[in-house]
Amino acid sequence: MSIAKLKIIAGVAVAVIIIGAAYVGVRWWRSAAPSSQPEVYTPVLKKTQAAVLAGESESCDAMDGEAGDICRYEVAVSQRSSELCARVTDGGRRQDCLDLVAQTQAIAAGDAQACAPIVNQEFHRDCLRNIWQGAADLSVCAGFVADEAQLCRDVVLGNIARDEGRSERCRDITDAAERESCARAIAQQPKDTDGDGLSDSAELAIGANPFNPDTDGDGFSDGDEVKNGYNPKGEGKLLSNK
Ligand SMILES: [Ca+2]
Ligand SMILES: [Ca+2]
Ligand SMILES: [Ca+2]
Repeated sequence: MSIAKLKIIAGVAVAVIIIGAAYVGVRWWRSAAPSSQPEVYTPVLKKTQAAVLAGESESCDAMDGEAGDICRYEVAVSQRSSELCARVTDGGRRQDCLDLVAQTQAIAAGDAQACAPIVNQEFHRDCLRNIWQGAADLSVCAGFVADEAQLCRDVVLGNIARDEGRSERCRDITDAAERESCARAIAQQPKDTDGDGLSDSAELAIGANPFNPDTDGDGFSDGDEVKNGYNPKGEGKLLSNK
């Protein structure tokens, strides 16, 4: 084969590759171009918002497939209704819906055992954490085992550490992330040098001693006196009522 013929064949091959690449490129551009997205999106959002406001998901059924299903999900979650969750077609979305409703109900009732049916692990932990967030006694952890028991213990120990403003108490927390968040929260707390439950700045503002937990020496701490409406500096209703 002559060099001239080889050059022609190579030229044709290059031309085919360029034309082919251009064809693929145009097809990709056409499919990827954001044709009329905003016009489609806005009415879907408006219909969903209207259904959520009305609190009924029948109007969602007129919407196309997934948009309709998301609409039903939004209505059910906003109504906290497991009956409406049952109308959500997609299995994963329906379970999320049921989980969120169960979470809301458990938190409203303050019942940690009611978090048990929640399948999604993150929702489950959020549910428990939310209910235990004010607990300062490990007795609330009775009846829980394994991961739940550990989470309970970590949350309660964190609460105690924060209440006392003592970051060294965070060390007993098992989970590293919980331990760090405990220490961080305490580092951000206002300083309470004498540990009487009143910050240094609050004590200075009312004229109490930030280096003495019981400024007037009556056996009641400055923090307890202020919390109960008494004067930590001596004169006040606690002494006169005794
Ligand atoms: Ca203090
Ligand atoms: Ca004090
Ligand atoms: Ca006192």
